[in-house]
Amino acid sequence: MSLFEYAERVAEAQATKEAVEKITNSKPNLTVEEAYEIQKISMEKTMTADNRFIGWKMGLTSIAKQQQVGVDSPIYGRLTSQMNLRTNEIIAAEYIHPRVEAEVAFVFKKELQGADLTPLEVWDAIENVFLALEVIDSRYKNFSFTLPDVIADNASSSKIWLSAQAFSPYTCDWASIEVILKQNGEEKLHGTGAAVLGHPIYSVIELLTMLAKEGRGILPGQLVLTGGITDAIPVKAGDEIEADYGTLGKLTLVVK
Ligand code: 0L1
Ligand code: MG
Repeated sequence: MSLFEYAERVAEAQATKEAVEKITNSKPNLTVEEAYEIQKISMEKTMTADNRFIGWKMGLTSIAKQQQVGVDSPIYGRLTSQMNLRTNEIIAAEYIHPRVEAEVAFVFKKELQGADLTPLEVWDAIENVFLALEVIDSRYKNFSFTLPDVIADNASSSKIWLSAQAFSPYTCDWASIEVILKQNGEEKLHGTGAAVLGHPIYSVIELLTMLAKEGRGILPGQLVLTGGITDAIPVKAGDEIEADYGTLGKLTLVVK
């Protein structure tokens, strides 16, 4: 099968929510570069005037998350406007095996491109910060994949629920924020912003370093989801997920 055909298979699984065999079952030598090409082709197929490209997500940015799925490096995915939830509700039946994790997201006001930028250079380009819940949903059977597989599947991206409140980048030390993730009122997980590559700003620097290899960067107005502060919790119909960010506020997601 060609990369284009694998991209069609992934795009169809994303649209139909029918789990598929991971690509490396039939192409064990799939490289990371080929996997990003599959991601690009499959995501560009879904982009229309009603489903615009809105930015990037970083995934597998914490040791906990890397261990949870058995890989050892961060990855990136593409975000589109239809991933951005309008209400804090999702319908479990519209997903294969959804999971939810707590993050922070940055919105950019300036274009940025290049490898190994400094926090000074990146903060200068950030307009504001949002609290975020990310819904991930691997399109592979049993949520099981290798690193190239998950890259091809757009880093399991599915939905994003952002806080109503936008924060100044200088509100607090984003590495020190604490998040408690609750499921139906019961505390399940907790973490700090430092879980995201030491500080979420380093996640953006890592993203830009990866994008620079392809001559890409971040444009004004684009969103970057920086990666899980906690592991991801599997969710089902009837669940209420709450992420408590302490004095910054809370986000809830209702699963119908
Ligand atoms: O956002 C993430 O960290 C998810 C990356 C892909 C791995 C997974 O599906 O858990
Ligand atoms: Mg994530």
